[in-house]
Amino acid sequence: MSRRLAAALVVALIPVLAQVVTPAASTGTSCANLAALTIPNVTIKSATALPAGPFTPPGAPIAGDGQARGPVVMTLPAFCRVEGTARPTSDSDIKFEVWIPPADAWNGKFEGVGNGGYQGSISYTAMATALRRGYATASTDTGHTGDDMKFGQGHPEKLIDYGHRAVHVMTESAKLIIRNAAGRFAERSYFVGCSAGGQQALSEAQRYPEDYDGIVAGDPASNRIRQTFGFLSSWIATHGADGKPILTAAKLALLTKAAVDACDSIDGLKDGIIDDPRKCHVDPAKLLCKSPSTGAGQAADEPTCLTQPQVDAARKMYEGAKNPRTGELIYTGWPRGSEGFGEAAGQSWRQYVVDPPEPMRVGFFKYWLFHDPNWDFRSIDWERDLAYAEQKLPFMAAVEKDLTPFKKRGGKLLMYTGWADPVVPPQDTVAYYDGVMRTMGGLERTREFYRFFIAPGMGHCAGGPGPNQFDHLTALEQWVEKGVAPEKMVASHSTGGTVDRTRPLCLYPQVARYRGTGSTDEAANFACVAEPAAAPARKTTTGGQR
Ligand SMILES: [Ca+2]
Repeated sequence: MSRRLAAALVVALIPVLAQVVTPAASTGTSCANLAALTIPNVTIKSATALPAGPFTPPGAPIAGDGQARGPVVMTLPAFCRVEGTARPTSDSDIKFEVWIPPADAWNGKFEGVGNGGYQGSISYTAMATALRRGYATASTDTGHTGDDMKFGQGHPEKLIDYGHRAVHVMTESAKLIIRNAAGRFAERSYFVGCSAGGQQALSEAQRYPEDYDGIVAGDPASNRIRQTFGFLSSWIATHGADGKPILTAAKLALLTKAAVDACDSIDGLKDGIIDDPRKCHVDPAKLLCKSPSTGAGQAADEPTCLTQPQVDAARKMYEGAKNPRTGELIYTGWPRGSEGFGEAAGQSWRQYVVDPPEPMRVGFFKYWLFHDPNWDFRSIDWERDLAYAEQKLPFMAAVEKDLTPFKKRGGKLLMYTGWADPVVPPQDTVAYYDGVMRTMGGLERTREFYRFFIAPGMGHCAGGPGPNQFDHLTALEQWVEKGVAPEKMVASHSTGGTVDRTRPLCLYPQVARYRGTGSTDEAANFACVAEPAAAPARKTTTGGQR
């Protein structure tokens, strides 16, 4: 027998022998024993097998809007809970958890979940959703605690952790922990995130293409540097020199009503939803309070109309942040229909623009960029400071348009956003996708691995007058595992827990159009069609177009 043949036999036998002599390789390590794992730069704090039943996440959970909520008791199936800390640098302190279902409940897959806002907290709610679907799952606090941006002051490595490294380190650690628990690697890995989680999703596809087979990026706050400039510009536009807000909640609702009244019918269907706000140009001056016919002078501020400063503020919100010298757009404005469509602050411009006593994320400039806690935001130099920020903090943004490595490794990316998002302007997400399209060789070549869906009338990640609930992960699973690329997703809208409308979300740039018969609240009566982007709207039905 030749040595080569003998060697081949030995190689062929290794898997068999391995299976025989080390049963742990196929059955996995008990949960408690995972605490003894030695992954470089990772400390496992605890590994505990929890029975099915109530689970109270530690700390005050922070919702996707960055607001702390009271403790939430969850009811979960049995799982192995692993708490770890990763320190890829001496300044790092990245906490993460990995939850692993028992072998008989595991779907064989891994789902990393994203964060919201600038929050440093583990996304327990998203982990629970993944676990209930049979996934092993992981989340990280991104390397700091809380939503306060002071954590980055004098900690440049913590900024990089937050910017992108924490999710990657969490992902690599989770994969190894799951492998040790189950005796094998997960068959597939997915990442699901919205808002900051959408930024993390795009960042993973751009920076760490090997991490995930499939990625869901929702309402991605990926253009984070320019978004911060956008928040600053919009705050200045909507507040007086005294710092008081010019627009109130009632006036925001008035603006949305005026926009819907003027633009609902542009798509040919009066259903209370602006189908595409890019075609809606209603001028807030239409709402200007009229001077009393008897006297001269300033018109009074009435609940049903806008004062001139309110008109000006709204116009600037739509226009976006511009370089005052060149007129160049720094960051897109917010769409008509996003002004105020619900009671919650997050369902309007209030939470990120109008309500804060100072510009949202002003700490970005004070603590991260200028290292000057007393920095006066009105001293901003829109040109030089933007250039400086993009040079100094590139790791904060996820705007790379060349996704060749992710496409080559077979990755699939599903992105969505809402046309009424009052937090991350959807026009910026559209601009990113269009940019990727140009870079990656056109629409068809991009769609091979990256598909985009826009929900008319959907707010930030959820809610809004339009259908806003849909199962993006199932669509992505079908794509990754069966090769069935999503052409559309059916979204639903609920009132008081009852579904009252369904509608297809169409593959961008297609749009949903009523077939002409049947209920306009049923998805089956709509078709996804391609329309020229600049198609003129029906002029007969709207009064508010320019
Ligand atoms: Ca409509």
